[in-house]
Amino acid sequence: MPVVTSGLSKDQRTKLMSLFGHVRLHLLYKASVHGFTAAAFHGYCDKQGPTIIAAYNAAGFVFGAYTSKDYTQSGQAVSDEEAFLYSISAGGNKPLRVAGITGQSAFTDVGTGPNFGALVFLQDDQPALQSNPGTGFHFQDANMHGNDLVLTEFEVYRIEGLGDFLEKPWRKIQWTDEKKQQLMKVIQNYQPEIKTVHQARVLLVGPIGAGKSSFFNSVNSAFRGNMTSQAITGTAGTSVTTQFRTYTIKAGRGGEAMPLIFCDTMGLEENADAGLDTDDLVNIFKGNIKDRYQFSTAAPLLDDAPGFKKNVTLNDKIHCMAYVVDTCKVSLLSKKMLDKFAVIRKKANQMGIPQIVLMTKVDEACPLVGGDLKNVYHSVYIQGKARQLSETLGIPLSFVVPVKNYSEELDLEQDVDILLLTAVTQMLNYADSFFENQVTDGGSDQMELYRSSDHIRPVLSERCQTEVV
Ligand SMILES: Nc1nc2c(ncn2[C@@H]2O[C@H](COP(=O)(O)OP(=O)(O)OP(=O)(O)O)[C@@H](O)[C@H]2O)c(=O)[nH]1
Ligand SMILES: [Mg+2]
Repeated sequence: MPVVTSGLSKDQRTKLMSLFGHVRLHLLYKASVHGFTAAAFHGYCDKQGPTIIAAYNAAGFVFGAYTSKDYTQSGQAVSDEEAFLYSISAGGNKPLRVAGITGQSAFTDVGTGPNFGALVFLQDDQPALQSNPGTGFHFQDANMHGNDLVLTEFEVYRIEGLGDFLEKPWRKIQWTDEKKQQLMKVIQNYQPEIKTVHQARVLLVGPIGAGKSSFFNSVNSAFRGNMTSQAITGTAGTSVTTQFRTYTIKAGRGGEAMPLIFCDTMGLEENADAGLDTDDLVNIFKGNIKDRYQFSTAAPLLDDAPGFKKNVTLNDKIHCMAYVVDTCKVSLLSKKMLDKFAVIRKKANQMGIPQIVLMTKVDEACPLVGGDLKNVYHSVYIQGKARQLSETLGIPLSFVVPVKNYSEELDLEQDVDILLLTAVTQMLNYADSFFENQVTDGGSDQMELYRSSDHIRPVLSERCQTEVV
């Protein structure tokens, strides 16, 4: 099946979205992939609710028509007061928006392609346009398409409403530099409750491409003060990460190691014989897998193999696990993947490992958040996805933390750092629960606990916790 990607540049997408309120675009049809024919258009776009056409020409215009009504090939003229034509040109700051002429129909619902009177697309199955300003809509040809009637691409997007903007955020976050510095200090000063353990080990687990490696890179960048890409990231049909990697974060270039280790794994796949093996995962939980172990989908690591670490201490064990899930794909998590999560969750519970959910790519999932990350806890859409994840994974909502990783930026951004660092402090809080359980369970004989006189250790109440409101 061909991969269908949007032809809109970031700027064109932003301008197109500015014509609406709080919405998301879902690409239904792309003529260069599905065919420049009316039949292909109707096959993909009929009965899809509100849609917008994006036609492209060599003169650099992206233009088209929005309708809130279905295409059904009824042969009828359709009235739609919300319908409009629009045009985005490279030079123009704001898109041109043309409302319909009062009393005239928006489009004729025929089987020969979208026919908005003033703009007729795909007639005779051609990548060409008929332009008849004055029929239903008034505009100047030069402003709409620069008089270039040959289409280089033709796409249709479904417009999906994203719900309302919450005036009161569902979690309180301070977006100030002071807060960022405070979070960094808390993480730097962290000391595990058990004296023999020097660093909290946080395991990142999740489907391929969810942003596990990017999360480590992003937190590392926040502490380094510039963009870093120690872990390889990207997109491919299978997991980009194929080795088990343990990464220590340093405070600045050549700085001291943080009391925190991130363990990066191969992505999970829904089939039993693909992606990270659950037996390997259990060995990771126990600390038996060495750094740089090359995962094999053929068989899990055996206890006599070279990558197997036999003598382990509490230092090597996983103290907190983060499920990393792409917010855009929450609804697409298959039953097989959820079953795999359930198996992992059961094993982690048996070993007393606290679990947190990182919801990544909030910027891609919700345009409101993409435009301004501070909207993350104002977005009804993000709140809905967090609730959905909490319910499907059986993890309380307070353990679900939205983040945005660095992906294409060249410079650090304070808001991105604050969200990332907040997630890290939550992980440390949960790692503490693990250590506390070791203490109350009796744990290892060699375990030495911190006494109040030993260290000035930040107590939980001093930590930065996000408040669910
Ligand atoms: N916009 C955006 N892109 C992201 C975010 N997180 C990751 N990405 C992008 O998503 C792609 C996959 O990210 P990775 O970090 O490689 O994902 P992974 O979970 O390590 O994937 P595997 O190692 O293949 O299992 C990369 O192109 C990243 O740049 C995010 O929060 N926002
Ligand atoms: Mg990876």
